Amino acid sequence: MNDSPVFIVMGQSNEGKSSIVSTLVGHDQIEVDHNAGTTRKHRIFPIKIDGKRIMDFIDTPGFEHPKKILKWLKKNENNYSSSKELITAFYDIHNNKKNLELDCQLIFPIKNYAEACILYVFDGSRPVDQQDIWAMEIVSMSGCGRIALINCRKDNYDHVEKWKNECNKYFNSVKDFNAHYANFKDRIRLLTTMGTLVDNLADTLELVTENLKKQRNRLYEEIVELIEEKLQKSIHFSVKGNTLGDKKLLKQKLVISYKKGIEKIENEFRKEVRKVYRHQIFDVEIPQKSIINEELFSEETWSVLGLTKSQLTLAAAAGGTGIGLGISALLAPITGGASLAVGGLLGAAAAVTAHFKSEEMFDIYDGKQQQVTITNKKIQFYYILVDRMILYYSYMVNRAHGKRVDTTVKVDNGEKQGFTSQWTEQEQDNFKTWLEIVMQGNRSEISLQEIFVPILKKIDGKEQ
Ligand SMILES: Nc1nc2c(ncn2[C@@H]2O[C@H](COP(=O)(O)OP(=O)(O)OP(=O)(O)O)[C@@H](O)[C@H]2O)c(=O)[nH]1
Ligand SMILES: [Mg+2]
Repeated sequence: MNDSPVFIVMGQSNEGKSSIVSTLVGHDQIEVDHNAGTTRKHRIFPIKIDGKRIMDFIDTPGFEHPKKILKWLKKNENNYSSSKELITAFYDIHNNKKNLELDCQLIFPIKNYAEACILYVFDGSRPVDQQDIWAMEIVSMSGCGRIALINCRKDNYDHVEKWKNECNKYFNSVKDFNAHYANFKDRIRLLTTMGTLVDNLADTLELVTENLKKQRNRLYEEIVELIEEKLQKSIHFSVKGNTLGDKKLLKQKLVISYKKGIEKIENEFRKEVRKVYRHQIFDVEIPQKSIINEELFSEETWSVLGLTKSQLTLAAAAGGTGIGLGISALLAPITGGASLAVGGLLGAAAAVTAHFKSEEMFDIYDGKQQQVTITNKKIQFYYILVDRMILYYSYMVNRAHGKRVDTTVKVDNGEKQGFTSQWTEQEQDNFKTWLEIVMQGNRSEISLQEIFVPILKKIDGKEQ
């Protein structure tokens, strides 16, 4: 038998047990479903580092008949010398009984792994009921070390205090741990608490922590690789048309397909970010008022994201590669009262949009013989694109705080609200130089990793 520490994840049906296993183990294939009773059998998910199995999590079905189990355990507890023997007897007697199948599946790991610890998951957004008390009592009779994890599935924290009071009676410790929002530090904290239940786990936990750190750093790099790939793709994206008919109509059609093409690239980015963060199994909530719900080529977006006019002017004057991006090409969009929240923005934007022309968001070239090409050499566009990418990433890594972003937006007159306008002059200039080199079809020595990784890290740690 494998001798790595075992943690059995238990609880009532549909409380988030499988989601928590998935968060802790990072395993995509774990069945998570909004229907109760999804997990029908216990299943082992090992954590391996360099091929060595160092810790096992066991996902189990939810309790079906806690009252029956508890009644039997209480009635028979004096007939057995240890809690393990009692649990084993319950399993052996009831294993083949039809209506206790799921209960036996969840009892099995307690019987089978002598030193196992239990992580017991509750949905803290609902009130405690009698079924929970019975289940907690059973778990406390198991003889295993045990931690209660309060996983609020909804935004309701009214019952949490009551949950904590009840849990304190039956568990070694009680932790808030949200399956969907737990970030790196939450996981480390939970691992540390788990370490207090098992002797000699310190070295293993250090290994897991180190590995998690490596994994996290690799994730940042992957996100920057994605940003770079999608930027390159957008820079080289163009649509062309040739007609002897109505040139104005052709331009309109090309504008539509240019916008669609860029939107497609943006959507690919989002899909791949979700994949990197394995959030494809959950719904991703973007705050309703977030600016990224606005279209990329909209006045609101261009008012709030990207660089300010003076930053653009500075970027135009600074260094560069001599490609000749003048001020007009750099284009500072209108500034005015702006915020990340569209709600607070509309009035302000309306006052300043009179000067706004959609053609200023990309380049339309008239060629010979009715030929038209649309492409984009306006660097402001790429600062905006990047702002939207980082913003999307921030919702992925920090979704618990989506609501906070939604409600704490300030309206700062004339100020940009994205990330790029907060960069140092050097960072803005480096990024512009990178853009110019790539626009010329060359490879840039400038490392986007150096510019972006610190930003992604900062966002990831923001909620701490
Ligand atoms: N919003 C939100 N939903 C959650 C959270 N945890 C789980 N869910 C959702 O709740 C549902 C049930 O989650 P599961 O992880 O399958 O629950 P389970 O306890 O394993 O369920 P069974 O296997 O059926 O006993 C799924 O739709 C999850 O996406 C959470 O922290 N927040
Ligand atoms: Mg499950």
